[in-house]
Amino acid sequence: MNPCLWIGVILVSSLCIVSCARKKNKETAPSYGCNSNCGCTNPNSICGCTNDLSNIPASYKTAITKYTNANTNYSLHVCTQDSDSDGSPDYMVVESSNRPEHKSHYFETTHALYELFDFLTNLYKYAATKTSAGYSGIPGSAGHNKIAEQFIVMKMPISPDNSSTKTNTTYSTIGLALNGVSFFNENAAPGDQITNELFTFDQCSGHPQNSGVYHYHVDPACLIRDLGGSVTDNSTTVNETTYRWIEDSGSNGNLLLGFLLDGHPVYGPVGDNHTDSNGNATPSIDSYNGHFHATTEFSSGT
Ligand SMILES: [Ca+2]
Ligand SMILES: [Zn+2]
Ligand SMILES: [Zn+2]
Repeated sequence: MNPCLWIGVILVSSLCIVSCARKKNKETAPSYGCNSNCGCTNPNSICGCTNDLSNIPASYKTAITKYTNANTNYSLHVCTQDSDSDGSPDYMVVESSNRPEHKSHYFETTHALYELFDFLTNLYKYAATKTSAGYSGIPGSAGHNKIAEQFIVMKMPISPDNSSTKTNTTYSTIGLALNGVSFFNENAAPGDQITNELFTFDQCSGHPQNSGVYHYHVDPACLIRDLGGSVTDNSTTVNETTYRWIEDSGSNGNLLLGFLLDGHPVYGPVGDNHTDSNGNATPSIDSYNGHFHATTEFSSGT
């Protein structure tokens, strides 16, 4: 398990997160879909409650369309924005309430997708990190944080490209997975170590921060499973208790997981070199953990 997966280089991009008031009644009896999302009626919404992919560039359409159907419980919306009103679109926009389609210990206990998780499992799931980082704590949940509905507007440049100016990513949303959940980078906010935070991850390798923004720092095993990727079942029995977890198999290098704010797609994590969608060996990743090659969604390379 390599926690150094999401290195994003933010280029021209913009993001806004508006926390929505927690609607506990809706959380207990979720009525799934756009109409239960505060984002739809949020005055900051660009897409409203609809998808409009007509101005998404042809080369991005297959990939971006996946945002509209990957999360079977909570709708996301995709559109474009002509921010300077000159008649040509400037941004690809994804709007999300940032709630996963998979189960989590971090949903309210009354939520349909709540599932208990024994955090001691993380001692075995992240055994290599435990050893290398010398972690000696007792894993537990991330305080009282729970998954809360958000309204996230991700604006990616309509023609993403490599920038000559690189900017460090922040300790907040740096992109969105196809299910609408935030990608954070591979670091904990100052004062914390990711090698400690790792042990607060739920059964799907995510956790919420203190305003309820659920996020992934590492490969999202349950999302990978739900997208049809390959995961492995693991278990260990210690003192007559059996701990079970799933992990990314390391062979999902051609599985699209989402995008970063700069418009670069994120694929299922693999080591440095893998095979592209044409069966060719890929180049090594650069110092920003990115490389260029053909994928299923980008046949001319991305
Ligand atoms: Ca324009
Ligand atoms: Zn975190
Ligand atoms: Zn690759």
